[in-house]
Amino acid sequence: MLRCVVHGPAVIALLLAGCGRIGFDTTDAGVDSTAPIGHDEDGDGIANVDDLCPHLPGPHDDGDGDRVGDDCDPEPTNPRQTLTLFTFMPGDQPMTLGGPGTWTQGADSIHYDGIGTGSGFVTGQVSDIRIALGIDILAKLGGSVQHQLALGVNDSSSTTGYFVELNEIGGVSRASAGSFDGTSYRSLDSTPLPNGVHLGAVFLQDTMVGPPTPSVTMDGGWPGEMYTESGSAPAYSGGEDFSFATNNLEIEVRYLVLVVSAS
Ligand SMILES: [Ca+2]
Ligand SMILES: [Ca+2]
Ligand SMILES: [Ca+2]
Repeated sequence: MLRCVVHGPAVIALLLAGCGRIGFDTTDAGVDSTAPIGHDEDGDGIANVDDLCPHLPGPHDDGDGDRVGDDCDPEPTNPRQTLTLFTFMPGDQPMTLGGPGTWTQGADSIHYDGIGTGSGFVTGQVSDIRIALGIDILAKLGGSVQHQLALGVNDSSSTTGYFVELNEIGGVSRASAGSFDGTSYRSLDSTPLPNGVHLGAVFLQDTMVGPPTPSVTMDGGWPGEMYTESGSAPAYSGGEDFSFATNNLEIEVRYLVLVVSAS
């Protein structure tokens, strides 16, 4: 089943159910067990296995003691988070990849050639979750076509889905948190991108919170150019998978991080 998000004249394939299988819950190991000892994704001198935010450089305070550093803990004063997955994209990275273009596995990243809509999916029941991706944009393809990175949780039982994005289409570009009800896209919060969707290292994070106060929050952008967009997500109560989509961008995906909040 393919669910699409419509942006004006363009369609992005954002969410797909039934692709691949990986289970994750709060009992899973916090760090990819395939990671070579000593691998240091963020280059801060703290190995991934010991780093409380392995994708964000620096020593990290952990005020609530849940082993998720304050800098990547969606609730830094509430000890209910687990760093459920960190992967720097080795050969057994957990995403099921799709698209008309070609994905190529690197030593510690995966490369997409930029043709049309590329996608990556991870299946597993989620509710309160923070998903972060590190992506390098290497090239923009296709002139004035849509250029986009999007990330969202899929709930097949709901007619409304939520996602975050960096998007450029029709001369308009923005960072946003939005929803899609099967017919139309709605921006819940957005900020224009003064330089459009451009080359460079991108951080893209989706923080979903379920009842009683459901919300969607986007954090992301480029070094020195970060955006936070947040809105109410009344139809959100969790989902069975999440995915990201890239449109007409040649990219390298460098890492994926999941922080799960216990109910
Ligand atoms: Ca580190
Ligand atoms: Ca913490
Ligand atoms: Ca916490």
